[in-house]
Amino acid sequence: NNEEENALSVAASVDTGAPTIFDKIIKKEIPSTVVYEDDKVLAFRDISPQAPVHIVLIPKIRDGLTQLSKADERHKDILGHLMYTTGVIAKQEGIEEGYRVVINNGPTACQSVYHLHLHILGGRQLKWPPG
Ligand code: D5M
Repeated sequence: NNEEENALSVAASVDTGAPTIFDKIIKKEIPSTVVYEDDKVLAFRDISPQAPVHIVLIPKIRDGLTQLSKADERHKDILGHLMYTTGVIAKQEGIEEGYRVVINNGPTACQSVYHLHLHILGGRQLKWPPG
């Protein structure tokens, strides 16, 4: 039933601090379609796009930022850099007129990869509220 399925999906996506698939993407050990890169961040197309444009933006060094709620004082610069870079990417992708930036934090928000990441979604009329 639904309750069991929810419990299972929650159990399968907790923050263990283990390395994630994003480490392999950063090291180019597995392929991804990179759309933006600088010394601090990497952005690539989501493997399971929820909109015509769906990009995942991550810090290259996780530094304890498995999820947004783990942020502390030392992460302020990278958080600002990530937020700023969403605008650069939106412009580059031609969606600056309307797009959404999402951070799923923790199991209740369906976070599945425990390396902080921002979703940039656009290219269609988005609905509100999200599911
Ligand atoms: O989002 C994690 C996102 O990461 C999800 O939308 C799929 C995406 N993902 C997972 N693996 C890959 C690879 N290998 N390439 C590209 N995108 C990937 P969350 O907020 O944790 O649910």
